[in-house]
Amino acid sequence: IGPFFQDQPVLKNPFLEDALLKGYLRRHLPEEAVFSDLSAFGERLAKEVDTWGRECEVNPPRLVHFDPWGRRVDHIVTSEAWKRMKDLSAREGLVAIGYEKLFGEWSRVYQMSKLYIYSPSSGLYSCPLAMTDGAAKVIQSIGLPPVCEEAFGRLTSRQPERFWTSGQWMTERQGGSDVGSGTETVAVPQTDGSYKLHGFKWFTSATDANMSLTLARAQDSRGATTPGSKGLSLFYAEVSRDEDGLLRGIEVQRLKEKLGTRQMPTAELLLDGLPAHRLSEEGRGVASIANMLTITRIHNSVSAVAGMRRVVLLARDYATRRTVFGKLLKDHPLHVQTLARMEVETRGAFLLVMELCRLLGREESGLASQLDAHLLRLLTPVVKLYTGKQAVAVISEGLESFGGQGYIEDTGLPGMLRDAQVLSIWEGTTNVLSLDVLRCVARSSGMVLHAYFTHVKSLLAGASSVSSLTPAVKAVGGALSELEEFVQVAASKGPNYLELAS
Ligand code: MFK
Ligand code: FAD
Repeated sequence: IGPFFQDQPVLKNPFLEDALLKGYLRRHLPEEAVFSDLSAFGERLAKEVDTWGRECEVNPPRLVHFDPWGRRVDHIVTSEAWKRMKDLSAREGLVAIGYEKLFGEWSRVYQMSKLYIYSPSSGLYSCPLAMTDGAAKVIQSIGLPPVCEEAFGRLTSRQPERFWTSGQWMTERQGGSDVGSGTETVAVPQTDGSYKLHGFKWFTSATDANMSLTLARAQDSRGATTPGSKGLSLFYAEVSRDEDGLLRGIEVQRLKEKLGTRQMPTAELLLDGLPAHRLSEEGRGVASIANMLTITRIHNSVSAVAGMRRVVLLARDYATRRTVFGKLLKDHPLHVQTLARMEVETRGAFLLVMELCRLLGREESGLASQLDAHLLRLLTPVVKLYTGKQAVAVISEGLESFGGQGYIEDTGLPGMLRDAQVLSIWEGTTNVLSLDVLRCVARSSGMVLHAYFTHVKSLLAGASSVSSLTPAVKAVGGALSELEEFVQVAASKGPNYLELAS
């Protein structure tokens, strides 16, 4: 037995190590406070929090149905590390930053940059944070109704003891994509204007949340409901326990056994008289939860690129430690080419995602032009579906760059691939989001596509002064003109053709 043991890859400060992120912020948000916050947070992630993330994976949540005396309790027991993530998230303002708006239109870029370095170390705490942010956005966008004003304060709080997380319960057995036909949950009106929900939610992630936004069909005075999407309304429900410690109106049926995201509980819930309040007008549930979908889809994209960046960082570090055929991996041109390809994919995806965050920040600061608003609507599903797929490909390639060790469970590397696989499924599958793009093009009579063409042309005009970019500018410009011409011909034939063309 020889004395050789391979050095393991080391996670260094993910902010300081990320030249593109630093460069992007230096150009757009050159604030000392932001740089020092991200540097300090990055240091803590590398030195401390990353091991908590691993702990969440090693000690996954479990469901305790009964207490020792046989009483039903439905406790979801989570690891200490998962609980520490909640406190950390509050203290670091991972949701709050987006609402404090200390940096005006750039506040979302700041918030998402912080989440971007946090996500791969978060033990999937990024998931409840996404839904919490989405719920806060919905509540804010419908004007902080009194019934959830307190909740809004908690969702956006920096105080750990006040901070709440939210769930997003949409999917039922018959429909996750098609919630309009698939939702069976009914909302029975109560005399005080509130409702009680009865139904079965088939996927509910981070089920240890304090509240949730959910969809249900409100019954009329005769107990009838309206079928389809037009019968759905948006409801707010708190998750609480009664004096006997029982969940009010909820039974946790079981926790899902999942390919990845094992750090986080995903439960099937029987809603059996869950007290709730209607937030939307009757029948406007899908349109009202759309704000949540926009936010969670952006978080999804941030997490996708964050996973790619993390695997590239680790692979790069490993290339300076692993010797094969007489020299370090970093000195093998073919290996460097592999790393360079991953780096290029990651950089492109990062810039796309940050563009989305920039647009969101402009919209929320009242600065968005019509063109910005169209672009945000178009790019949200496109970036989510594209980065979801890309993350699987890049992270899979990343695992291979560690050789056999990339396949070994307790290196923590395989979990990255497992967790990436969900990114193209939840929050809208690739096909469903593709159809969302077609619908938004058709509904805007092609205006979102026009916004896209205008935007890319202005980017090309900016790039044309850089001589090294001339071939790329020409190639993209040519493809764009062809596409534009095609869409114009299609549009002249009517809205259905436009939908097909897009
Ligand atoms: C690490 C980060 C992790 C992130 C958190 C993950 C944890 C949560 C995991 C989950 O998966 S939560 C569940 C997510 N579920 C989905 O994403 C559902 C996917 N299905 C769709 O998106 C369907 O397209 C949809 C349910 C919206 C189809 O329903 P409908 O009723 O057929 O929609 P329709 O008729 O197209 O639109 C109804 C209204 O909503 C319209 O408004 P108007 O009535 O005012 O015209 C639409 O404009 C609006 N709408 C729909 N999608 C929209 C939208 N508005 C803005 N953006 C959108 N994307
Ligand atoms: P289906 O809609 O049955 O889709 C099956 C296939 O059909 C897919 O490939 C899809 O792309 C395709 N398809 C569907 N419609 C069309 C169409 N019109 N044209 C072409 N192809 C189509 N949901 C929640 O509400 N809350 C949660 O917290 C939550 N957490 C989750 C956690 C995990 C780990 C997972 C895996 C899922 C979670 N989900 C959650 C559910 C998730 O959002 C749904 O699974 C997803 O939206 C897909 O819905 P579905 O499972 O009903 O698939």
